[in-house]
Amino acid sequence: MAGKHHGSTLLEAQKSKVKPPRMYQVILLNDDFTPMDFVVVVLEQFFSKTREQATQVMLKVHTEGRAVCGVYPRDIAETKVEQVVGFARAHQHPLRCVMEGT
Ligand code: TYC
Repeated sequence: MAGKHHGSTLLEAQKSKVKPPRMYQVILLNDDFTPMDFVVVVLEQFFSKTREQATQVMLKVHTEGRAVCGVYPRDIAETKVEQVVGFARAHQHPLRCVMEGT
């Protein structure tokens, strides 16, 4: 802890105990039923991807079984999963979306 003099005031600089938040991957899983176009829309709407980026990620899920859509602090990752699953169910698609700690 380094002390600094500002005029007549002695300020003790506190060593910061603030840690960066733990981060979580949001992952999309493949299935045989959800239309490719729908997955592209999900990636554009909830993960701010361009049509080209969304298509690449969708194809990676389709061929490899899963892909990372984004990495976020816990609350945001949880919200993304809820939004994606809610949107998919509203359209009667079985799309799965999960989060994993990094
Ligand atoms: N496999 C699906 C199909 O052939 C497409 C798909 C891609 C589904 C990604 C889910 O997360 C997914 N229609």
